[in-house]
Amino acid sequence: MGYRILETEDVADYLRERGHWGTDEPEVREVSDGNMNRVFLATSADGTRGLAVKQALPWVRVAGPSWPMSPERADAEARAYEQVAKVAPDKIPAIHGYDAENYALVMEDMSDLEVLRTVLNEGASYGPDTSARIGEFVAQLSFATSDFGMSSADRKALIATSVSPELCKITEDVVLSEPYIEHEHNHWHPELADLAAEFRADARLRTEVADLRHVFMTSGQALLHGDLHTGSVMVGVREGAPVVRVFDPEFSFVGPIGFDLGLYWANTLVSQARADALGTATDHGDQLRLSWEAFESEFRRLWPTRVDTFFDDAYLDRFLARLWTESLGFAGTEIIRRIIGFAHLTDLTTLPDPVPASRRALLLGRELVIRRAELTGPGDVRAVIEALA
Ligand code: SR1
Ligand code: MG
Repeated sequence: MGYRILETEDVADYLRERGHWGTDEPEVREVSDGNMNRVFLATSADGTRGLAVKQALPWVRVAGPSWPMSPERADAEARAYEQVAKVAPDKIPAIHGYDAENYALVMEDMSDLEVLRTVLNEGASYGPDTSARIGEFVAQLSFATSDFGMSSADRKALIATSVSPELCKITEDVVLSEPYIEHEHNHWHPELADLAAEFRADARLRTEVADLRHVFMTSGQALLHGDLHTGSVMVGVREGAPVVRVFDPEFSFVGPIGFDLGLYWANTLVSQARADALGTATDHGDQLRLSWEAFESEFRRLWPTRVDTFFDDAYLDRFLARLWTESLGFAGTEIIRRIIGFAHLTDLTTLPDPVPASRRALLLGRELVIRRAELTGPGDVRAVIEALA
């Protein structure tokens, strides 16, 4: 039948055709939220059953047909979920099926959970589990899909099947170059124009970003989520226990592990900037440390299971130190692009006065990029934040 773009009124029949729904009529609503795709929720009349349908469009959803984009990104997302399901099934939604012809995933309805960014913007704290689960998630996925967790031959096959040029190019552009040049995608609050110009003129900053960009383009350490910001995490409580689910891995590819950690860190640091501006900060400033510690401890826990013991314990220390430094640099680029690049963050844009917090965040981003090699632990990052306050 070929690829057809689903509308709300098509979803019930679509689910029935695919064997996911019975004869009763679900209530269907579109709940698209991210920049790229459409998401529908189908709920039974009595509210006891629900499914989500996520479909990739042949363009970037928020831009429309003027920014074409292959829907094959949904293949990357389905492949990533398959890999995570092997090592961290408790940290992703249940996937009920992938329809490669229509680039559509049918998955668990998570409407009882909330997007982490949303709850943070509403004034909630992270709580004790969220960042620890994210750190574990990155460790479990990255260890399993690295040369420590897979044979060399299996890794080469994974790299080949995970190539995702269009989505990588988005990141190479919107995160790792456009904010530092004149580009039509870039925009900023008028009172940040001086800093945007200063960043474009900063040769040292540009060279450091070029270095990180090249790491992003060439380092195939492990399968990444690829877009691990706080809008890619759902949180809530089920049966009295905290639940954390990572979703939307459509930017997944085999790349530098620090990109996943760095994106998460950047978004926690921006959430801290918002909470500081509103005087509501609680545990926000601790999330980088908590996620790093959970990542490191899970990675070290898995280390004795590595398939290639030529990589010795001393190499692990070196590997983790380099990873920490790269993560900080990527965190810096993510903060910067979210303020003077294409896709901004509601954490800052919905502040009564976004300017002071955005200025501090931009300066923090630049410090993380430029000084990443001399910041040796979470305490050093905290000191930079305090110095900018
Ligand atoms: C055109 S896409 C812009 C951003 O949205 C996605 O969520 C990624 O973060 C990407 O960089
Ligand atoms: Mg997304």
